[in-house]
Amino acid sequence: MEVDERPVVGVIMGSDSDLPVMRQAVETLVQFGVPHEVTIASAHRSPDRTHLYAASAIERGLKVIICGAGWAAHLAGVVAASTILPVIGVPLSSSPLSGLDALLATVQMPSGVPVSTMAMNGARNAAILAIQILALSDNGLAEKLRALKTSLAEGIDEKNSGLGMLLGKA
Ligand code: RP5
Repeated sequence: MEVDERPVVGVIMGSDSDLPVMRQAVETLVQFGVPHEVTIASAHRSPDRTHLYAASAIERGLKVIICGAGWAAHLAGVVAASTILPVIGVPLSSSPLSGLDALLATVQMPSGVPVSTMAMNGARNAAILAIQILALSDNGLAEKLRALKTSLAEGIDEKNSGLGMLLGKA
């Protein structure tokens, strides 16, 4: 059986300086075995490239787009303006305002053009949300997400086991 390795998730960031955070999205997609592509495109510095990327995303096979940007972060909104694919925005804390500017620019979209906005630097959650969207029609991914939930709960069980020690009641 041939495996389709065409990217289904696009990860865009405004600059290579965003990579230390956005790498977490890429690593999560790798962990779940989701074919993806990674691109640098800036809403302000390369508007044509950004528009072309978004406008051609569906015909290239993408299903979800993740956008990470800092400062006046219009990347996710501009991408959402040019595609009907779901767009997930990751505001990055790279500016002197510690990302508050990016958060507001990403989350405060006008009616009709939604961007699903993650927490500041929430690149891993962006990938998990993208996988959840894909899992609506992919049982293999749904199974992996259930395993993630189980491991999260086990992590809390472990923390409870260690609580007595932390409280000095060994
Ligand atoms: C934004 O400007 C990028 O997303 C980045 O967070 C910020 C600064 O970019 P550089 O000056 O580091 O290239 O477009």
